Amino acid sequence: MSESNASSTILTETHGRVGLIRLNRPAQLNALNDELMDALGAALLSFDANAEIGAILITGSDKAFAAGADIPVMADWSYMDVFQSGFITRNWEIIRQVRKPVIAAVAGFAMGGGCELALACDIILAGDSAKFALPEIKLAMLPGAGGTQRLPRAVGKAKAMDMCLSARMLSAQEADRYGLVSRVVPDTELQATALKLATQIAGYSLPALMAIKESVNRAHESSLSEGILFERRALHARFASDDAHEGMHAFLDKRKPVFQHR
Ligand code: CO8
Repeated sequence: MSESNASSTILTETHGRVGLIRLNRPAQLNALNDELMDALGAALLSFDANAEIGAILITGSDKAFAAGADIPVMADWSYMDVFQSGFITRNWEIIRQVRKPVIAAVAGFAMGGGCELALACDIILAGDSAKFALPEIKLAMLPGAGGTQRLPRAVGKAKAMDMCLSARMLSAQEADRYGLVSRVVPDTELQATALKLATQIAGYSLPALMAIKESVNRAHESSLSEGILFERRALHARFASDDAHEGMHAFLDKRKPVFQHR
């Protein structure tokens, strides 16, 4: 394991081919201010560019993944402030540029922007204490970091409207039933399970992972026939990959594949 920047709003570590990012504003339940989102964006881009990293894990503390955007900072902003600075767009959306798999490991509160950050990840692993809500309506705001768009895609319109309009909080079990999260595990096993999952994924061929991520994301952004065409082209491109031939030959030879991530 290697570690860096221990006094920052985020902590980063590497565990083999896994890049781990821990949100680190415990006194504010990891409320997401500009400094944190700038650091998160930089860490995501750095792990994405690092050939030694195959998957990225984002996590928080036992009490909170993140309790949302930093409310005191936003309280007196004007329209011009947020429009001219590109609030949200400028740094929150960096995660959309990441081509490697990103896993969120969520314990405690994932509220507002914290829930939206988890929704922007590819896989959400929840500890049984995880609580998901989009409570922006209580502030007379709206879930403006992708929540009104990603939540209905994840759980359907009826559940999404209920959560966005009433600020209803979901338990981990409810979030699992509704399809908001990928898996629920006991809190005590969350970090180990998340690292094991990330390590498993990071051991596969990186270009194959990237092609799968791109193809699954396409499902939300195109018609079925366009999506199928995109997927078919991605599949055909696998035949230009050394790793795909290695994977198939290793199966035939009854041995473990050795991927070169090419
Ligand atoms: N921002 C800043 N500080 C926060 C935030 C936050 N979002 N959430 C909690 N904190 C701080 C508290 O102020 C408190 O600080 P202090 O000890 O100095 O008073 C500390 O964290 C601990 O919080 P609590 O004492 O409230 O802890 P509880 O366990 O009693 O309650 C809750 C935990 C339920 C999570 C509660 O803190 C809460 O409701 N927080 C606000 C949640 C929220 O409304 N989130 C949405 C924010 S808006 C947003 O994310 C929108 C993003 C997208 C677009 C932007 C449009 C607004």
